[in-house]
Amino acid sequence: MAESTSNPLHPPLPDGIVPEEVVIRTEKRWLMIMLAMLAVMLAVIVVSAIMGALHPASNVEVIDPTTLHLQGEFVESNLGTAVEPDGSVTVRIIAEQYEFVPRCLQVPVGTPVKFRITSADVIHGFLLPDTNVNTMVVPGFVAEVRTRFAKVGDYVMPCHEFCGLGHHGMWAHVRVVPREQVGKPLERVTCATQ
Ligand SMILES: [Cu+2]
Repeated sequence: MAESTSNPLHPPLPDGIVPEEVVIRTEKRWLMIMLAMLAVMLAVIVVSAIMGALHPASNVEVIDPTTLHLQGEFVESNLGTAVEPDGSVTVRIIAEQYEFVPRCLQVPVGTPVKFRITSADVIHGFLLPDTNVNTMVVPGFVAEVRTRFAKVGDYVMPCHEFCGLGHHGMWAHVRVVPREQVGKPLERVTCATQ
């Protein structure tokens, strides 16, 4: 075929050399495929964030990690689940090497729950599988996540940010219980069993 269309200005290419127009056409096709992949991946991120109600922190709240146990919102007596006067629930937690304090939390089903969590030492992660609760816990800052549990049950709560040699053992439990088990407004709640 090369002989039948031979042109002195365009001699046939040696074996193994791809003509320039074929290279350009192929590159354009791969460019389109790559752009389509990027668009799909971006769409997956946006759609899953919307469907999962994930959202970045709406505010920046600082706290002194060296005095958590001495004063303020995160003193030991103030940790755990607290029922607010409006019936919603606030859960305060400290993450530290290598445990969440308190280790077991009880929250009511079908009620707005606000987790407020901070770290006493290094960066930890707070994650409740199959919910929109997923945040980093950075020393010096208060992470706040709001959610509502649709059904009763137990959630295991792993630290999901590597925080040191004991990281793999840093687990806690969130126990979602019927509304009436959580108590009256301003009453503090603890797990019956750890
Ligand atoms: Cu950890």
